[in-house]
Amino acid sequence: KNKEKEVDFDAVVVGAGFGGLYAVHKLSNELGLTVRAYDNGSDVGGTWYWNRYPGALSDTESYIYRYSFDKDLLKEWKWKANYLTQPEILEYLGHVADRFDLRRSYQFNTKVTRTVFNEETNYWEVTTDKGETVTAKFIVTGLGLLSATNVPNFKGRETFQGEQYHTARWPRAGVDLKGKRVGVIGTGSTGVQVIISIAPEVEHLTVFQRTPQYSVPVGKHPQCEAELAEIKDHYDEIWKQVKSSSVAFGFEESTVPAVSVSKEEQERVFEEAWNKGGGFRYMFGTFSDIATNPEANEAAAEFIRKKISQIVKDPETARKLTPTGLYAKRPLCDNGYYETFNRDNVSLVSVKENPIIEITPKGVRTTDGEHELDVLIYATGFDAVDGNYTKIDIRGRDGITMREKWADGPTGYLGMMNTNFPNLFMILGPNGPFTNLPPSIETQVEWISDTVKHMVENDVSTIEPKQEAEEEWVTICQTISDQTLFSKGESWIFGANIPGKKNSVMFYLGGLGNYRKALDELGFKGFIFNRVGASVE
Ligand code: FAD
Ligand code: NA7
Repeated sequence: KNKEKEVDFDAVVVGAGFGGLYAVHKLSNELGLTVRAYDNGSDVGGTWYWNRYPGALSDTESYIYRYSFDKDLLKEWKWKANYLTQPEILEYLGHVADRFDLRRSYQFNTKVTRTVFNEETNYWEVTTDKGETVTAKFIVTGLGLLSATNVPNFKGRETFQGEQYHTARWPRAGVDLKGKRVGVIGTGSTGVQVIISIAPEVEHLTVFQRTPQYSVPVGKHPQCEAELAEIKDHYDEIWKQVKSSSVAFGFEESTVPAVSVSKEEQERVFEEAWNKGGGFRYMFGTFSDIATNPEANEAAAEFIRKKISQIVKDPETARKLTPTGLYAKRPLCDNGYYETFNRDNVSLVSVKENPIIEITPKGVRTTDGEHELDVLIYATGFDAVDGNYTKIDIRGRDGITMREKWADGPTGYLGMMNTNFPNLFMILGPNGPFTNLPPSIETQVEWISDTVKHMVENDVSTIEPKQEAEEEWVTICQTISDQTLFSKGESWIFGANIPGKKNSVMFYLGGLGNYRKALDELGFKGFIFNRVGASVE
């Protein structure tokens, strides 16, 4: 019996965000493979389908928060300002889906629950929550880096009689907050955006802050036709620079250490970046050592602290808002965050000083009393990187499960593959680049589709990384991470935000340019290929 004929699809793709959509385009439209794709949302968009909370905005600038692969698309698509709102990104991804006819491959409202590698056939068996199982030679997962929501298990959460929402599960119809008493738990990138956006319309806003944040202005401004034309004329150079840079945010990373210049020069450079806007620009475009040298880090942090003291009028609120630790998380930027606390209808509760005891039917009880609320918003982030993977029962060779393999923290060779899990390609899997993400997503999807093409053309049945290659890559990620201060700052980047999650190195912090170089230089060296009945290294 010819097993080849039994397979349902050449490839299954999971996810309809930037990653999954591009994977479907490459595999289906370019390679001509049969593809079945799934997303548990009812349409495309991924992050931008789910995160409909008020104020949701990209913190990558508009001109590079998009695909680079299609020149006509780059030329035709327009935007209003130098940052994109959630509806604008959703519209863009919807357009991409239409333009390349991607929806035809998708089954929406469908969650993949189990995938098992069959060693007899070399096919993946993919099972969904609709009870269907299909087989495929390849599986490409674009499950999202920041997608599995984290809702802290506060006592009494289910007793709350008002409305409660996680920001990444915001109702499509919106929520009427006018005249309501609203609480926001969490002051990460999301919390900051939602706080600024809703403060003017709610009756009262109570912000529950655990760790104070360093944030700089985003610098949002309209972009006129002439500016767009200028950008569009230079896209070739722009993408070349972005893809060879480190954080891929469109500016040149500084090569000047802060510790090599005078205090006055530091201030001048920080002030300039503050006025220009952008969190990554402030952290990486000002000086070269902010993420690595404690002294430089403190200079950047101190500049922000001074700004907080100048902006926030009430000294007690300013004190609570002022961070004291390292400036070593994904750098925030905002549209008037600290200013919002000067409003009469906004109050700040430090839950470090006054911890949340429980959620009550009426609101949130902290050690200093009960805060009565009509709506409670969880801006408490995500179980990042592996959160959606561990929800799926993924079984590779010898019945090994991904959950077991990742028990001490998730790993991935080049951020895309795992030993014992042949032909399973992850987009933004563990140990991938930490950057403005669309160019990293494109880099990985292109590598994946080139690899699949190579396999199809050469009759290769399976590919998987050698154990030692995978270990070496993880060591490289660890070594680079040890050189940065990020490993000492507690955040989702290392899994520190999820109670009980093992702290581990989940990213390659060497930058996109170096990552692309590594992909080129390594080629297929670290992989084992199998043809039917034979192993070829
Ligand atoms: P996602 O867009 O997250 O898509 C994954 C999809 O897979 C989701 O729809 C999910 O529901 C689906 N899925 C997961 N598991 C399953 C399953 N088992 N079965 C079926 N479907 C499944 N990045 C930047 O570079 N710049 C920014 O400015 C920026 N801003 C952000 C703002 C917010 C509020 C958030 C949350 C993230 C932001 N990010 C930003 C990161 C953003 O997630 C990425 O830029 C990008 O959108 C990720 O695309 P993706 O396709 O990899 O994943
Ligand atoms: P983040 O950055 O993980 O922020 C989550 C926030 O929620 C942060 O302030 C947390 O405080 C707070 N949090 C989490 N759990 C609790 C509990 N149990 N009690 C009180 N406060 C809590 O998520 P975001 O959605 O803002 O941003 C994630 C990324 O998405 C961001 O980098 C962008 O790329 C988009 P903590 O700081 O942990 O003390």
